[in-house]
Amino acid sequence: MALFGNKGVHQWRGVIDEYRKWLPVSDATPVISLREGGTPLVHALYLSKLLGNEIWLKVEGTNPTGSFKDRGMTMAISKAAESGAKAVICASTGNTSASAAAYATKAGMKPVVLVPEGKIAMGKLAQAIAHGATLLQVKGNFDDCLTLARQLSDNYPVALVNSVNPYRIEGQKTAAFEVVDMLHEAPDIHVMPVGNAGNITAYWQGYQEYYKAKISKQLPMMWGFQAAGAAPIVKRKIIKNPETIATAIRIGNPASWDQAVIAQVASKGLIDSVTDKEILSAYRLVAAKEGIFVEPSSAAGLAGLIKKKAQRKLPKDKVIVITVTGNGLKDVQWVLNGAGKPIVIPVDLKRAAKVIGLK
Ligand code: AN7
Repeated sequence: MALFGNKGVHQWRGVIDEYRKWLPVSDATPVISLREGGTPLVHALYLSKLLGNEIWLKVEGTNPTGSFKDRGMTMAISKAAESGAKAVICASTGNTSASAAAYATKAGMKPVVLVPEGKIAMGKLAQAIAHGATLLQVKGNFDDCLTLARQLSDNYPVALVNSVNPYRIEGQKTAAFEVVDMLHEAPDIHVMPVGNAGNITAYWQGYQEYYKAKISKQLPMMWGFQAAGAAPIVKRKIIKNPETIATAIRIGNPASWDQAVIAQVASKGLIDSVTDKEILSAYRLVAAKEGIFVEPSSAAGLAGLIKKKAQRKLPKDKVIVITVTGNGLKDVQWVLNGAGKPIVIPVDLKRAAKVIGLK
C-alpha cells in the first residue's frame, strides 16, 4: 500500500533496502524493518591518544532495540515472514530476545524467547516483555537455552532466529559495509567482543565481500575478546559453567566457534580474553571520556586493546575500529553500584552553589 505520509524525505531505510543487492532477498521478501543500521562511526580522540592509534567506535547501541542484533533480525524475521512462519523462537543472553521480540511483533508473529534465569540485564528483560514475547526463564545457562530452542524448532512449527540462522549473519555483515563506506577503506584492525561468535563471523564475511568486489583494497585483522570466565575459544574447550558480569557474552559453547577461528586465522588476527575487572574499567572509561554509554559486554573490545597496549603487543598508528555492541541503558546497575551516596539538597540557591563548588 502506498503511504500518504511518505513524502520521500531522506531517511536511512534500514539495512535490507540500503544493501539489498548484497543480501539474499527478492521482491517476494516482505521487508520487516525498524530502520536499523546506519549507526554512527565516531572518532575517539581520547582513546586514540591513549592507545597511539586512530580509534573509531562503531556505536551499535543506537540501533532500534539498542544493539547490533537488529541488523540480523531484520533479515531473519523478513525471511521467516516470506516463508509464512507464524511464530519464532530464540535463546538469548538478552539482546537477541529484545530484538526478536520487537521484529516478530512488527511482523505480526508470535515471539518466544528462552533466557537463562536471573542472568540477563533488566532492560533487556523489560524489552522482551514490552514487545509481547512469551518469555521462558530457563534454569540453566545460555548454552542450555540454545539446545532447547533448537529442539523446539526441530519438533514444532516455530522458526529459529538465533545466529545459527544464516540470514542473521547476512544482515549483520552490513556493519562491515558501513565501516568501509564511511572510511573509504577497511580499517587495519577491527575489534569486538565475542560471545556466540556470530558477529565476528558476520563482519569477516562483510569485509571479504567488499574486498572481493574491490570496494576496499585491504582486509582488516579481526581481533575478538571473550570474558575470562567465558572464554571457550581462547581455552580451546567448552566451558560448562561460564561466569562473567558481562552477561551478554556469558556463553560457554559458541554456535559460530569454527567460523570465529576461521576469521581469526585468515585475517591474521587474534581471539583473547579480558577479566571482568578489565571490562568494567573500559566500560567506565568509554562513558567518562568519549561520551558513549555502552553495556559492560560491549566494552570487552576496548578492554582488550588496553590490555594489548600494556603487554606492548599493540601496533602504532593503525586505523582501528572497535564495535561497541549494545546500549548502556540496558544494564545500568554497574554504574549505580559505583555511584556513591546521592547528593540531596533543599530548593536553595546558596546550598546548591556550595555543594557544586561554585564561588
Ligand atoms: C552487547 O543476545 O548472544 O559473539 O543472545 O549482546 O555475536 O554472540 C548476545 C551477544 C556482544 C556477542 N555484545 O556477540 C544474545 C547474545 C553484546 C551482545 C555480544 C552479544 P556474538
